[in-house]
Amino acid sequence: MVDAIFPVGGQRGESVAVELIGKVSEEGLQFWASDPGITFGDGKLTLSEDCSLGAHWLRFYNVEGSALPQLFMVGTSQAAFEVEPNNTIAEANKVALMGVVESDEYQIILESSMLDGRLEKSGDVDFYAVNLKEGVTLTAEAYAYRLDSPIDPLIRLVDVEGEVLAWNHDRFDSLDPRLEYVVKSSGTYFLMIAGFAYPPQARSRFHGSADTVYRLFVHHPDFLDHRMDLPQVETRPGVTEGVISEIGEEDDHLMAFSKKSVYEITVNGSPRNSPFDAWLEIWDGKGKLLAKNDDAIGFNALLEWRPPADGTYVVRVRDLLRRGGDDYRYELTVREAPPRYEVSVSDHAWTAIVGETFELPVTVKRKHGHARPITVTLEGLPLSIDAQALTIPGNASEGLIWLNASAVSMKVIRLSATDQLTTSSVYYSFKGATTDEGALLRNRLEEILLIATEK
Ligand SMILES: [Ca+2]
Ligand SMILES: [Ca+2]
Ligand SMILES: [Ca+2]
Repeated sequence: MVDAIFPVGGQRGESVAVELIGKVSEEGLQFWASDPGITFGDGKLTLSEDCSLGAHWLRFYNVEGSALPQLFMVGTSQAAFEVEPNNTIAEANKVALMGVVESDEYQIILESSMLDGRLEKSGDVDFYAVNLKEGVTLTAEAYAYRLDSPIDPLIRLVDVEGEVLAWNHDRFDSLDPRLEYVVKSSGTYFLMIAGFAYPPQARSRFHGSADTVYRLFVHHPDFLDHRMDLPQVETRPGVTEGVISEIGEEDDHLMAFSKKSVYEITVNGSPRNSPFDAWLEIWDGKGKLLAKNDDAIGFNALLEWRPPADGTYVVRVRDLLRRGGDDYRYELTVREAPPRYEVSVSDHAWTAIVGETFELPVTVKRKHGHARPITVTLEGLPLSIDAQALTIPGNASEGLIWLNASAVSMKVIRLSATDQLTTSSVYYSFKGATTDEGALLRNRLEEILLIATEK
């Protein structure tokens, strides 16, 4: 079983050598990725030029089954790797700058770095040295819990004397930390990342293991964080196209909303593989932030929102990292949330026995008054598996799909559901989707592994 991979991300258009972590048997090892632009061979993942950006699922499996799929981040640049030893300030890895974007007009220099590292053994801590200018705001954010790494991580910022200047254990919405610090004087500073075992263990020592992987983002934008004074545009519900053409730009769409309705507001990069990483906010007329979202689905943002009162609100759209350019195009869609249904399965992999009837249970969640019958079908089944479509009555919330396998097989398949008005994928929901610890980078898997074995 592949329990983790390292590194946890790569650059679009490039190949990256990956280490498969866990008890991995090369024999009969199969690979599947949620984006067709990701392929695996000779120990390398190859990411095509048109691979979409964001977090994707990878699955390594064989006839024995599969561990949970792994999250893998595809970006427009390559991360640097940590180099051990880096357990003290004196040994700290130097953070090299990458992705510097300058704009004379707006005096913005986006300095950012990305580091792939691992807390490889119990007690491991990793130090990174970063040169900072007085007055800039340093942001350091780790992705580990959200990548399903078995830690609850923390970040500390220390000066050359080892004095702790700032620390963060958890973001507001996740066990992953996000630290911000306004630099008081120019110089070299040190970021330390470490973590406690998650799920928690009685020992309070810093956790480490081969599969404790992380990606650390360090930003220290040297820019005037002013809002560009752009006119606000009156918009109606429906689809509005826009472009964030300048670095730092925010688009404000003024819209009238009724408190009687629940609205569905989405921002999608356009086209699909656009670099635009959507950030969506809703503000009231008094300058109060009411709701926000990023990355609900890949780089796209989605909010389901009920206004507190009738009136005009500001729907603000920008790029997450405040980037901009001619290709930062988006589609903003606002509509009343329609009656909706979701169909899910309770596991990411299922094993049937050849010659025996197998029951695959599905569960329906209905929202906004949905009461139509739903038909569930299986797509991509091997010829040796026979399955019947299932129709779930409008008043029911579960059903069983009956399968019969006549030969050994293993295949990643999809289940599709329709109420004759809309069609959607049946999904498996990962841990964190509904807990206080926060969600993973992606919480849904729409492809399940179906294995048929001899008894
Ligand atoms: Ca390390
Ligand atoms: Ca270390
Ligand atoms: Ca934490």
